[in-house]
Amino acid sequence: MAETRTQVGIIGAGPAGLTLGHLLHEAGIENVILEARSRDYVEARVRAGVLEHDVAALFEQAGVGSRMRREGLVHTGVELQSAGERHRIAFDELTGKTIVVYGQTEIVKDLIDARLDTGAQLHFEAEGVELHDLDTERPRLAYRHDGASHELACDLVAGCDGFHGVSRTAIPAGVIREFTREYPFGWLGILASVAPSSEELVYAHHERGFALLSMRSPEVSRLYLQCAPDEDVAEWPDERIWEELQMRLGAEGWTLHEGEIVEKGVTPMRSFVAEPMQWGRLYLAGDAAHIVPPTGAKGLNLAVRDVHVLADALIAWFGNGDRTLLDAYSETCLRRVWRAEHFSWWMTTMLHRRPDGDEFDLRLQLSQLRYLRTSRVAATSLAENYVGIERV
Ligand code: FAS
Ligand code: PHB
Repeated sequence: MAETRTQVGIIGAGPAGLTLGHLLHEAGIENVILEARSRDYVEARVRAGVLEHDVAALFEQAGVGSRMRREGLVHTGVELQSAGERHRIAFDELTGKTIVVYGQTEIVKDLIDARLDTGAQLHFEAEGVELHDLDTERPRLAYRHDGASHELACDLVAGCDGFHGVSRTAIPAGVIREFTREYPFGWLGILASVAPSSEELVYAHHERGFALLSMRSPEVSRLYLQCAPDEDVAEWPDERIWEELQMRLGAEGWTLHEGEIVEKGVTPMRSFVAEPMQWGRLYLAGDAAHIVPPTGAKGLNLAVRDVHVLADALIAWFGNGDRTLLDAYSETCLRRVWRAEHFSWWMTTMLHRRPDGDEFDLRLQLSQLRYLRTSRVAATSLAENYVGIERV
């Protein structure tokens, strides 16, 4: 058994773990990242696409934002569509802020490149990670790597291993409380090699179900349509997908351009929060602690916000022994988490047609969409949540 030690053991090399590792390394705090999957697998996972204003700024300040600034698309608003009519929510006019459309795959590649450039430890294909002695001052991580057993002694463990990871389950049943909402629908998402047919994102309410037009670059479109949560993607040949998107996104005088679909998949939807986000020397961040339906484009952004709070807390603790921020970590993060949970739930229930929904539900949705068109205050509320609310 090879025994090593570090200050912070990080489980998971998704946006949360990689960003935390980078922020800590920049602050001179030693850390090791243990990732279960291969580098290729992690870099190929197609997920989020929208960075909040301050999250994009954080990546830039942290020195990992140069490609994002070159290749990312700065957007000043989004379109909401219902009954074939579009209405623009002007972020810059309403909040003075913008978003950056830049795929999660790209930010993960940038973070991995930055990590490897530092020479700091990032172990891919680290198997069977176990968490030990979290309620002591010497927590340990046991794992297998390259056929050998390893033990990593640390001062503290960051559980950044996503919804299906192991770290959340290390919090005792009598301590952890879980809050969840399942939705009776999911998203079928595609990547297509065709220029986006709209400059900005289009969120479309439609009687057949929700659809979203997004993008990854001037040459690659990212589109989603509401489907059953257990939809079999094999039932959706390209022609059927484009036909459905044409119906749901269709608008007067506008054409949806089709192209080769290079990736398709179904994502189920849930809202989930685990409280507290810390126990002993374990601190949860990102999807390990919370999940939001992607309608509000919050998942990736919440993960980065969590680790920004955690990094500041660790810099204070390792720097001068001040535990104030560390002891308040969970409470601090959960204020933003629940704000994002509500916004994501609100956007999802406003825009998706429930299979068991009725005419009353439909009229509530259309009334909310009309209010967003007619009230600057209502539009500003959506805008400030979407670009990333400052005070929570
Ligand atoms: P992640 O899940 O990204 O990363 C966790 C990492 O931990 C993974 O690399 C995993 O391999 C590793 N890991 C797991 N168990 C481990 C173990 N036992 N040992 C070691 N490593 C382990 N958000 C949006 O904002 N917009 C979207 O459109 C969107 N689409 C999504 C589509 C899908 C299919 C999914 C699953 C999520 C989507 N999300 C979206 C949310 C997503 O972007 C997450 O919020 C984001 O990846 C969170 O980052 P992390 O917390 O780092 O978790
Ligand atoms: C995406 O581009 O993948 C995307 C954008 C906005 C969302 C969800 C996903 O709300």
